[in-house]
Amino acid sequence: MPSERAAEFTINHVQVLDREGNVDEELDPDLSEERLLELYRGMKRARRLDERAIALQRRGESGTIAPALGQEAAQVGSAVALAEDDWMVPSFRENAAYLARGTPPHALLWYAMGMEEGAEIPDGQNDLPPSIAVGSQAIHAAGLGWAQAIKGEEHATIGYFGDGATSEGDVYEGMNCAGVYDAHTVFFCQNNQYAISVPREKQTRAETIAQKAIAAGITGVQVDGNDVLGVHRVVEEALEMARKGEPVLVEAMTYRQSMHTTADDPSVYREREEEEGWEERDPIDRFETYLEGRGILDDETREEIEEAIEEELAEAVERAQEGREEIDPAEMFDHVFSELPPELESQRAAFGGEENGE
Ligand SMILES: Cc1ncc(C[n+]2csc(CCOP(=O)(O)OP(=O)(O)O)c2C)c(N)n1
Repeated sequence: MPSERAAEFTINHVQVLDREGNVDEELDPDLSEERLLELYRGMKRARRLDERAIALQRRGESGTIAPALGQEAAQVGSAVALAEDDWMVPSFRENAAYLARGTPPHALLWYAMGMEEGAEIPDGQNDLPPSIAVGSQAIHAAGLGWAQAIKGEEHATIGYFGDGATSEGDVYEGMNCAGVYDAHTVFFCQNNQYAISVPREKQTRAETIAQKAIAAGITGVQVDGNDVLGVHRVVEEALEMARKGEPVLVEAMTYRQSMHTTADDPSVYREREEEEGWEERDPIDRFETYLEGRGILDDETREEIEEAIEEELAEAVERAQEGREEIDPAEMFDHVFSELPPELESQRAAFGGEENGE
């Protein structure tokens, strides 16, 4: 069989901040102190919101939560790299990214409490509401990015999804479409190692998820997803390319430290030892060490930040709880069908709402 090289590719792995909090001087994105503290605050806020939201769910005050614990660097590092006019297409685990984009924490709690108002995006914030359908984010992001290309805009769109989603046709179709039509799209895969109980090695035989970009003819890059500086740098560069019609797939290597959702028990399918290994690579601890080393963070500043977060969260919880009294959750039945199908009609009635939307 005559053979010659038909194609060749490499996938780069980027890390700026290592596990011990040392920075690679050559790759350092040289962010301002203000931006560094924004990243730190963003990650701390998100983690505390997760902890509070899980506690509320455990008390029976909220529905299912999908925590982003351990994925704060991936989400905050990427969301903060977006310009205001860029678009964000989140999945169901993007509370940290939403917070960084400006969604108030009480709205995220409302969403978990089952209130439609929680999915309302603040005016001027170019984010879509969460889509639960796994992989759908890639096609929505490709569509938005394609529209930006057609309109000749200098903006880009980021679409978030997990490692499991990359086994769905939608993700490949989205990337392929984006490649063909020069869409302004960054596909951002948080490889948190699990799709509920299915581990990454049972998801694909490919060595990296980033290389799934190759078949679509777009750039693929892997980054340490627990390294907030690395994620910020890689996504900023990917957005620059996307704005010129060169879509990128970013694979952020991270770990879901907590449960898939509050309806899941990870101890059934993974070992504590593995979890501990990843806790040592915690994104917040590593960044804290780095900031302390540079004299940007000391005990006083940290306490100030933590106090402000606690205050904000206490208000958010109160507002969310008050909202539950004012908002009628049965309204969820009102705005999808002009005439409710019988099974939804009976659900509405069982929920305590009026029949026929009256
Ligand atoms: C199309 C579709 N199939 C199945 C589900 C049920 N489901 C919800 S989350 C999930 C796993 C997703 O894993 P991954 O994409 O790795 O994201 P992660 O939850 O780890 O963030 C599945 C199968 C769904 N929501 N949508």
